[in-house]
Amino acid sequence: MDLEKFVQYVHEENKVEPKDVMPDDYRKLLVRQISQHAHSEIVGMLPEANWISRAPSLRRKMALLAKVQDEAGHGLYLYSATETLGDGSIRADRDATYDDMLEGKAKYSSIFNYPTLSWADIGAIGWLVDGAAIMNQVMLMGNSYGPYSRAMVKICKEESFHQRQGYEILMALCRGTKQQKEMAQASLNRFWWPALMMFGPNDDSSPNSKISMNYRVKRESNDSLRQRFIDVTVSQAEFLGLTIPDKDLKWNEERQHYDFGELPWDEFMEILKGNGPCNKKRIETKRKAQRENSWVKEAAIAFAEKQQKEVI
Ligand code: FAQ
Repeated sequence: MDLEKFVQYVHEENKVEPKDVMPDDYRKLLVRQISQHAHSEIVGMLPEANWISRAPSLRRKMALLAKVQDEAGHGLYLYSATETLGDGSIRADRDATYDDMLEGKAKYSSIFNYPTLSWADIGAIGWLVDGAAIMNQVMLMGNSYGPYSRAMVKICKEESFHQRQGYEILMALCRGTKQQKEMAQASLNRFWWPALMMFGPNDDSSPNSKISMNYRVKRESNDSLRQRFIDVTVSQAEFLGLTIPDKDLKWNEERQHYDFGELPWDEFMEILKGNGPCNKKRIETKRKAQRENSWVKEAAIAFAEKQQKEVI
């Protein structure tokens, strides 16, 4: 494999497809990132699913149910994209990557280790968490691996709907009673910093960025996306009449960007080590689901095998 030629190929904005020859570290990087992205979608269903039965109206319940189902769909596209990368050198099948997550060997987004304590949190997740996810995923639409890049196009369309449904929940609360507005502010206070940490560590502490950028998987740095997210989100908070919980947040005329305070990186590192507020609960919920529902998968496989025999 001529590495220089491969790098030139992706730098000229060509897509790499599953059967193409590719460097081992490119394959490995993609399996890591795409499978972790898939795990985030699947684990990310839990904090919101927690509120489906308690949504304040039938209309809200329908929208939330549809959103959570969309996240399952995103996980499935992403596991499928990951599977296209399996070869003799690396396992990428769904069972293997999912087991890695259940065993704590593979990560999922830090944000899903925070609890959803009130209905306003469902609004904050849509607005901030899906908002941050879109900011990152629009960049990923241009990544060099064909199946991942194409999956991102569809996922981004759906995430836009998710972001709007979240913002609309908060608009309703902010135009409601004093208590409802306080509930919205409390959610923003709890989710602001965790949402900013979704973009990953600062650029100078991001070990994967250099190779990822060179292979055109990542197209923009963690810090640059985080800055853009802050820049667009401040006016949205102002429109809601909410205050962003950062005393250092200030428009910098010279930089034409907002300055902001230091993120709670110790908290981020603890979450990555499995010690966040809900890490253990999330993993245990997924392990329990696997233990109790594996018969469904076994029955589906047995049925498919039986049908195949009948065709032959
Ligand atoms: N949480 O060297 P970098 C969503 C890890 S989807 C946990 O900078 P990289 C939809 C990182 O994996 C949200 N771990 O890494 C939704 C690496 O560890 P490793 C998920 C994190 O890959 C909404 C180490 O730190 N989106 O929300 C985090 O170049 C609502 C060093 O970091 C994606 O996965 C974190 N926040 O950049 C669903 C997008 N940040 O793997 C339900 C695809 C970093 O070496 C409800 N992924 N780490 O052991 C990416 O774009 C990248 O992987 C980054 C990290 C930007 C997340």
